[in-house]
Amino acid sequence: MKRLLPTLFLLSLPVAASAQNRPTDTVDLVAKANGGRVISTTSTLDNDPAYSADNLIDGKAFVAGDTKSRGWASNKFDPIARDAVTLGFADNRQYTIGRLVLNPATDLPPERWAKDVEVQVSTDSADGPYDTVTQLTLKQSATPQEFSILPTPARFVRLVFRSNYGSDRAVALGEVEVYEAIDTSDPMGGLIARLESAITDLKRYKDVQIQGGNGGGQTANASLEGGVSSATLQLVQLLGAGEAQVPIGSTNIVASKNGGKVMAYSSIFDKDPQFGPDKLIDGANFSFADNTGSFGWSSQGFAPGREYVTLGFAQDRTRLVGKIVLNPISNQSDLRWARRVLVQATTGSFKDGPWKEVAALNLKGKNPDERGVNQEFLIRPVEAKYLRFIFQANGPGIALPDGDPNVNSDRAVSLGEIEVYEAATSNNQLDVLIGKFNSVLSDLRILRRKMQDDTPAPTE
Ligand SMILES: [Ca+2]
Ligand SMILES: [Ca+2]
Repeated sequence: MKRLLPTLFLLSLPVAASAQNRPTDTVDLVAKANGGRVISTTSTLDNDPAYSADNLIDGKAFVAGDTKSRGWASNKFDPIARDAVTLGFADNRQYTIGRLVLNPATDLPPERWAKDVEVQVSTDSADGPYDTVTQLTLKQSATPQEFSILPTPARFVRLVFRSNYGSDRAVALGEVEVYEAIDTSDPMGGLIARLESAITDLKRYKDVQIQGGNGGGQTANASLEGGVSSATLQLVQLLGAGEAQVPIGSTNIVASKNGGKVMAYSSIFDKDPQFGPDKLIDGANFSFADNTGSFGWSSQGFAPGREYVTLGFAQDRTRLVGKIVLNPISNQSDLRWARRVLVQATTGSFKDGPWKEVAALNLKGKNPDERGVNQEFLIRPVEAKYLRFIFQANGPGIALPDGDPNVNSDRAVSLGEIEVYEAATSNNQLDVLIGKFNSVLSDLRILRRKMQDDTPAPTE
């Protein structure tokens, strides 16, 4: 049942996306900083400059305890002879407007904050005639409140205050922003609309990823002693077949040069630092031909399920893991090389978990030449803050008459290198992608403005 919800949410995407496919620019046309002006206002509270209508376009929201911009307030509240503020754009230009943002917050009692506001526009003169475009209802909440309107040509915008939240003394407003509508019938506007819609979809997809729970799942009770369930073996064979379900990142996120680190381990062979667990993530392997190189990690003694190494990523971040690469080559007899490794993940503590079983990785090959290579395992993407590698078998798998087939040497288990890669649907990478798209969108908007400035505006 849990799994159904994200699917249903995804199905509803196209409808939701198309309903809001009306892009606007990001330059606030009435901001004083952009040449916006207050043309006139019907009254100001006690004629006090602290409540001047200029406060509406100074780019500062009122913050409690701060007197820098108190907002504007009228000197009366009269629902018949209504108060109004008229705004104009830089160079007396005309724009097609598509969005308004109003913030009612002022330092006056919230009963005075504006509630119903009529938006009127004129393309002729500041004195009108004015056409009513829409009526907005503000919440009694100290936040910027956004209103999309049908694209409307305007040279002057007049806000007419119809009601407040219950005061007969004044009507008050903190800040006004007005944005240009982007004409989607021209090629540039159409491109902006498509990109904006794609980014919206990406953000929704990201939300689904978070809610849908790549992070959920069951806590496996596989202990260090435990064997591998048949389900796990089946999973490995299925996912080890080499068919990637999702794109895989190209950065080895567990490499020490990328901030990867050893969180815990069971033992070190003869307490020799050359066999330390840090050798699993040093990006180097041992070479028997030259008898040089990094030894790899080796345990002191081996019994299935007792030896382990726990790894983490830079800044202890949770990552969506999609691929693991193991290289068994180490400066040990190949009787000791790891043959089966159980991988567990946790988003909790590297000491206490809770641990979730990810996969059991079976290293291939009977002879050292076959085995001493990078072996890749694609896994079902799993969120992990820490990965624990539990060693379950070593050697080439020689079955001795009275021996445990998992144990070809009880002296040690060893491994040369571990690499971990992210599935590309990780939120981290999604954020990067969304950031890139947003930067393209922003460049497109700038380009569009530039193109409009270079051509004489047809409306002027
Ligand atoms: Ca302000
Ligand atoms: Ca190594």
